[in-house]
Amino acid sequence: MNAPLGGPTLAQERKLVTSIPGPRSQEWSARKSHAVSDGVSVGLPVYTVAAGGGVIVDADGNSLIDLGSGIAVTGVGNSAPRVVQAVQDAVAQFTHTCFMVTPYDSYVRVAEKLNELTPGEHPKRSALFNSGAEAVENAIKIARQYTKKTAVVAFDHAYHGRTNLTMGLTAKNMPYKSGFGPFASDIYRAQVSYPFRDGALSGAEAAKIAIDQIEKQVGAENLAAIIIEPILGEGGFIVPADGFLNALVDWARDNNVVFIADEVQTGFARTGKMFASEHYGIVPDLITTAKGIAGGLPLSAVTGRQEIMDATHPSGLGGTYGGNPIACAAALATIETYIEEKLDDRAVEIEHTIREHFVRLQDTDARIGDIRGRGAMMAVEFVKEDGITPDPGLTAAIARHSHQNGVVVLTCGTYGNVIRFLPPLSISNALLMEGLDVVAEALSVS
Ligand code: PLZ
Repeated sequence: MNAPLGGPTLAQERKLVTSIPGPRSQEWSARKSHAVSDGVSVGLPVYTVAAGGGVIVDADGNSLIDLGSGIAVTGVGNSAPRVVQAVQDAVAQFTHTCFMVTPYDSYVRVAEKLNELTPGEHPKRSALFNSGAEAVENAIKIARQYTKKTAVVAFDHAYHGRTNLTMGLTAKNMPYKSGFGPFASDIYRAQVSYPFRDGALSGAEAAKIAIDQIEKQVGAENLAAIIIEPILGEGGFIVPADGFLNALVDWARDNNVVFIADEVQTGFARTGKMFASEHYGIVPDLITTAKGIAGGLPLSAVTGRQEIMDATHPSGLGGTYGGNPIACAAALATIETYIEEKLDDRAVEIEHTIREHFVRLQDTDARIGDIRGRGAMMAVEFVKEDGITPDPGLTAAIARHSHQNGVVVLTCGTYGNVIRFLPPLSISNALLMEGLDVVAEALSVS
């Protein structure tokens, strides 16, 4: 079979021509097990040959509905036309010089765009890197230089990456941390606002608990930064109660502590606004971005207040590939696509479709404990009959059934009992609803 080209013109359909995974994918899985480290696991072992709009086509010719966007990356869709064009143009000009050796304008343009689009009217600066974890690491480095303090506070259910410093910030042991220590020192954890599981504390009440922990266990005089995801992603799409983040931002400002919003997963129109911080009206000191920034090419950034971003000595920040020219060209085209195609509005429509679908099911199915999220970052938390005990077994069964029936869904959550929906914003409503119907059927037979 010749692989079809990807992008939005790919047939937008769910079509299964073999069982999942099909024979060709199974052949590749066998080769993978002989070639790739067992530490690198696969959620759904169908081998991709093309993708676009709202589908992923595999090596056996199956066309699956994509409700995961490669973990919130392809917001503009796979092989989005502007991105393909920009990448082709850029790759034919030059592939790399290293911005620290001889620079190029696309890096500067991405920085200008980020400075313009992130919340707040103050002067800003940006620095570009390769991965979300690398952006987070650099945000912490920058905050330490600026404050001349060292401690960092992260939260329960947080996810910030898999490098040594970011593993220390990430909350969940398995699979991210177990056996990989020792971790970096001077990292502390505070309680987050988790309305479904904290007795629906108000944002102000939850913030009071967290701030009390921070003051008693760390001390503002030692604390360089607080880092938090405005919606906690891998930890379960937890949406903190209104006022929680605002209180933390206020406290940080009053105590010379840098407030870092990790928008790696929530960024770029995903939640119905360009950045999730906007939903709360907060202005973070630093914002980390990655994933949705460049239509699938590896790029990340730290953007923030000029005086903080400029506190580092010359040559203190960098890296061989940070802000690679192909990735920067892709980012400019990607950001233009979000804006031109009003994909933030599309994310809001997707939220309504997903929410209505599960609210209807929840009427007759008490296993749906909580429906939450914003925009095209929605999730359902599954529980046992008592309405609160996590049900990871049911969650895995729903994911499995969905996969076997041609719908790519992802799970998440500290307790592994959350199905998350992160469709590309380029998905059609018909395909989205068909995908949700398959998930509903999975629930009914599980
Ligand atoms: N910060 C908020 O969501 C990456 C991780 C998948 P990298 N989330 C997906 C996995 O199992 O590895 C993420 C995130 C937030 C940081 C990161 C890290 O981004 O690009 O994966 O390094």
